[in-house]
Amino acid sequence: MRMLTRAEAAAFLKDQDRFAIVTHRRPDGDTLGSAALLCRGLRQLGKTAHIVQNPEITEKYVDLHQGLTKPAAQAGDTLVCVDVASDKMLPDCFSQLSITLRIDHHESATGFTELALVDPKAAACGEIVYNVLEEMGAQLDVPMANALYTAVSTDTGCFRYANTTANSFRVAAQCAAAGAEVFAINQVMFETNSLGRLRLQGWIVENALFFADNTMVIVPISRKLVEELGLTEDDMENISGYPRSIAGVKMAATLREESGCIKLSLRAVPGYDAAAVCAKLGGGGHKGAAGATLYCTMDEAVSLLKETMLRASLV
Ligand SMILES: [Mn+2]
Repeated sequence: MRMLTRAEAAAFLKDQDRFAIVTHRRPDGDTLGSAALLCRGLRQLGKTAHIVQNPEITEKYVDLHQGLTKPAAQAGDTLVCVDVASDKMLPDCFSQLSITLRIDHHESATGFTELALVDPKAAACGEIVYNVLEEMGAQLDVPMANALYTAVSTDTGCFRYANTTANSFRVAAQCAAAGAEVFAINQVMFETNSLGRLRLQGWIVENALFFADNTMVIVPISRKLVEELGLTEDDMENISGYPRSIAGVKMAATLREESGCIKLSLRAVPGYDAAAVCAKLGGGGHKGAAGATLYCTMDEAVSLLKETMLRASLV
């Protein structure tokens, strides 16, 4: 794998055509917003570009990709992935794709592409995509500004998380200046709770496993619970941020039972290292937010995780 500078990535994109853009599994606002921004920016510059349809996209993001997708990558496409730290983060149906360029902001990443443009200081991958498009001479229009604002606002928890930088605010100001529908996007992303999500939050308050003097918490979400509460993917998106919001909690983990595995999502406040814990469990991510996949029962996952959090969490 070869690391590129922003200028080199811009030159590469200028040289190529017929882009197919790839997003990560359980797609969030950053991967989906970055893809929409890149796709629209490349089209504005006269390129042919599509986003490869992600089967896991959820309702509230569907509009963002309207008119931009195609069902699958085709022979001869130039594949670019956004916000994807490792090939394990790809949906199963994308795992055979040979991706040329990765644009990303994850620090503990694997080199699964030929080329990579990575900036771990960027709060959102969208910021990096925007910088490259600027370098190429693209101008933010309203749909691009909406996509970029979605990427940056969601990955910073509406500019509240520790990853938020001056550049995040600068980019957001540029989005607003370009006509981004900031209020409408904030309403959907941060001011709206489904009943399912509220039911899950109630369950977490009653049933989460607190330890280490209530500074750490594990939320085990079994398939049975998902069924009982009638939860959708949207209901559960970023739910690990919720137990993290409880006063005194330094690290919060959610464990989600899937077919044959348990998905761990871990959040930490500054001074604690979620990536270090997840690395011990075969995963990775950022200090403030990281993940891993565990192949065991829920009970085993809970005790393994508890031990690892107690041992490996301090920076
Ligand atoms: Mn991201």
